[in-house]
Amino acid sequence: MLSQLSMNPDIARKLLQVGEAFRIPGPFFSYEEIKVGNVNHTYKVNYIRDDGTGMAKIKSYLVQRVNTYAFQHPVELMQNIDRVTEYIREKHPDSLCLHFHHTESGANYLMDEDGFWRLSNYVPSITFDTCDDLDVVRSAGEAFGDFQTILSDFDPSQLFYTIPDFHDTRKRYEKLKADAAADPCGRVAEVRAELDWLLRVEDEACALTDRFRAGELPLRVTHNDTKINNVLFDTQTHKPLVVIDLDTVMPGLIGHDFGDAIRFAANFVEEDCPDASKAGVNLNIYWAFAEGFLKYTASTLTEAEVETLGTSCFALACELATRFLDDYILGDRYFKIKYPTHNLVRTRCQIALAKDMQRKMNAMNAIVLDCWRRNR
Ligand code: GN1
Ligand code: MG
Repeated sequence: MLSQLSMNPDIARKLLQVGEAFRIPGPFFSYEEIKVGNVNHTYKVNYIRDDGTGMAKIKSYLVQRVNTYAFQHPVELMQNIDRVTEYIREKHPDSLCLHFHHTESGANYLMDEDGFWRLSNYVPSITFDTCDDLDVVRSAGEAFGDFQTILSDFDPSQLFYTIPDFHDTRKRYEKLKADAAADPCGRVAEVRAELDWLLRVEDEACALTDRFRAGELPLRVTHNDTKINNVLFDTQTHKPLVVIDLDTVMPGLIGHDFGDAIRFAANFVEEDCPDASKAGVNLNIYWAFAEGFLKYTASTLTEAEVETLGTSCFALACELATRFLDDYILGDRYFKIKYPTHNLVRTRCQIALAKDMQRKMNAMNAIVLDCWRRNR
């Protein structure tokens, strides 16, 4: 009941209307906002159902309002998701998969005056924002490695680029430099130290992008947003159930998936820890994730790709720092923020993490090489 009392009536009304459009039966009961995720808005919506014996039970769904500032072609995005989930279901009919509901006209989305909506099955599960349990981290590595392997023969030309140049670190830097020069909110003076550091390491941060541009790395179909909280785990066994958040499944590099996962999961602290001095790579977590990830991917990776895995973590930490800083300079238009300096705090934390990665790069490279040799 408490959750009902704390519901915002406008949001409840909207979610009820969205549920009707997707033909969800039964009375709407309540909703909770799910605050994981920095871009889309997510709600768990609960309906009352008859359980067949005359007793009421709750049936839940996930409703998301897609951020169309970030995803400017949401219809194509939903088409990508349809294709990818269908492909996974065909290959692994027994595995749990995301399922998006359709409206009467057959669309898997609803576009109206309040935004772009979608509704999927709700999977009872837990997620981890940070995790010290090496078994869980290894399992997350396996889940993302398995996801990548399943899609290894998916035709990339079937996929629309939902965000063009998403992991093109050079282009992220170009944008940061242009926006810093324009300084529309007068914030650049305050972030001079962060900007200077990022610019000093630009070439090192762009090494992955440069090697791809030089034709040294194969393009694969990758997830591109491999935060550990994009794996749903069984609440009891802590075994992975399904990889979620398929908005950025696009052609990409293996280093994008490995590097993004590490910069998030292997950080000693959360991505937005206000005390950046605590940020750094936990090598035990790094090792566990690498072990799980390479168990599935090692046999398909080229030597050049393996060489990039360690540095891809540095690349992704710097890339995220440039994105957070750029958004701060532009007045916080892209990422959801909880307080005015949130993007700056995130920037500082990624920079501190990247600096620690520089110190540990030899060990990081040795670990992936060892995992690769044992698993290929
Ligand atoms: C965004 O919304 P979420 O948490 O899934 C972002 C990722 C960033 C991440 C940083 C489409 O992901 O690229 O790594 O925030 N997604 C998009 O926390 O920009
Ligand atoms: Mg995402």
